[in-house]
Amino acid sequence: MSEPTIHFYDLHPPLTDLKAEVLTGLSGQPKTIPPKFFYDEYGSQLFAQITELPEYYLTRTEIAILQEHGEEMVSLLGNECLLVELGSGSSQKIRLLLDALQPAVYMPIDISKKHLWQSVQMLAIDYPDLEIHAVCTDYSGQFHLPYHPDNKPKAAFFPGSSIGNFDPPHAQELLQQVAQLLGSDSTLLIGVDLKKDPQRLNAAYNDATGVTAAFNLNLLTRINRELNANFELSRFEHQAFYNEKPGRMEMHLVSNTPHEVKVGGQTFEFVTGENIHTENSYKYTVAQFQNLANAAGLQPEQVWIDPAELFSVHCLRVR
Ligand code: AVJ
Repeated sequence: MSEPTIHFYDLHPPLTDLKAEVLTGLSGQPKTIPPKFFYDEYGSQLFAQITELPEYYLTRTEIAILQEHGEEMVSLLGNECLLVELGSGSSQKIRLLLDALQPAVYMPIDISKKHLWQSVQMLAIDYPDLEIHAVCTDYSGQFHLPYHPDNKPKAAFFPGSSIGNFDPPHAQELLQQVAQLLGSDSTLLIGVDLKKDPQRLNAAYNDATGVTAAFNLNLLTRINRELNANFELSRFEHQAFYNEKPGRMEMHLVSNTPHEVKVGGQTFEFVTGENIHTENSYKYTVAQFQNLANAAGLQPEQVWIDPAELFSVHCLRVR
């Protein structure tokens, strides 16, 4: 048996980025905290639990689409490619493509270092011949690919509707950046949650067992630990709702009393009912997303949706 090859590039944003972004967010009106900070070790575990919830249809529906149409996807992506994955998490979904795709190099990118490290170790056991270049970085800002194999087709996989965390102008910017990093003729396979009955959406982000609430509140636990803050979790409540006009799910943490919180040496006041806005999750029709892709320089080549029309997977080509 050959030794698996794992290269690990730690381009992780330093602690000061968490501090600066949280302090800026809490100084705004309304207060905000970026959703990328959900994914500390426990937050990544909670997210994995979310994906198994009966109400959270996104993950299982996307997996069903990948299983059903994987062969066609692989034929569009091309074998022996550099396969970049944005927000690889536990690298579960990529397994559905790896056997058929046989990429030359797999390059998972994730902000959560320990989770990324553990996931590629597990992957290497099951795919001993796969060359892995794992990159710990924040893809929501400017980033680069630390390794460029020559003369290989390039493809990116961006599953889970994580693109939904960006408002449409920023989503377009991110797609443009990916298109530029990959180069013309490269392909992007991207999962996008569809607009649907708001009841269905609201249930997916307000699960009966409270895992999503715990995921939302864990942001405060993380900030307490990493930034020496004194949030009391009992003073905040999880709130999630569909906002029809912008077409997005919103998550908030709502203060239930007037109180003060200290974060990184600064004091922040909360009145009763005041929100910290922690996440947007934009939903698209197929046409809306194709327009966005076009504007980012990506040509829609194919789209697959499940029979209940809950979720879409798009194949786009860089022009
Ligand atoms: C990982 C951003 C796609 O928006 O559905 C799950 C995160 N938030 N439940 C989503 C999330 C609340 C998830 N994404």
